[in-house]
Amino acid sequence: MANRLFFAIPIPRSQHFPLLRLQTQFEGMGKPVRANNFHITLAFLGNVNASSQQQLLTRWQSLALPKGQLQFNQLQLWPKAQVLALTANTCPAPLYQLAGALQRDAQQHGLHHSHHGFRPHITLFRHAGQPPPATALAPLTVDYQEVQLMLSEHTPDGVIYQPIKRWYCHD
Ligand code: 3AM
Repeated sequence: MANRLFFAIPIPRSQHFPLLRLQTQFEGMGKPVRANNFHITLAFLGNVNASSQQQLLTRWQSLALPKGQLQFNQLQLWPKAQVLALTANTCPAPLYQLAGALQRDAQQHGLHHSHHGFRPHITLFRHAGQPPPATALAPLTVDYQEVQLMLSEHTPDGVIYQPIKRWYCHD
């Protein structure tokens, strides 16, 4: 049995409201991601078997990241993935470095090979096909406080994400 895993920053419930408002504003652009699933992917690992998962957790036992903020200011369509995402064009260096290290580690250990570097984004809609209207967005600041190793599971009710491990950011 393999688990579909990815490292991500979950978006705390206290920061859902502006994202839900954007989903309402751009209603009809795709299938809205449910609020419980809002996240920022750092590294997608694909299907990972039990022993690789154990080794992964051992390697990243002391994962560390200072608390920080991202400013999201653009809505972008990624046509290949059919995703409409809120994107940030700057990123705190420690977060950028961590995401790169997680992606390289995955590649070096035979897990998913990422073709893109880290692009901080929050997917708001899936199955999206049209570019968003060129509306200026008010910048949205997201404070991040933890990193999770997430398990992605398909259920009859849709995809659900469950944290397998959480690392709290330090001051
Ligand atoms: O769509 P986002 O980025 O919000 O990043 C993808 C997704 O979140 C990534 O894993 C997250 C949870 O599903 N992901 C999923 N399938 C992928 C794939 N085949 C993938 N990344 C790369 N290739």
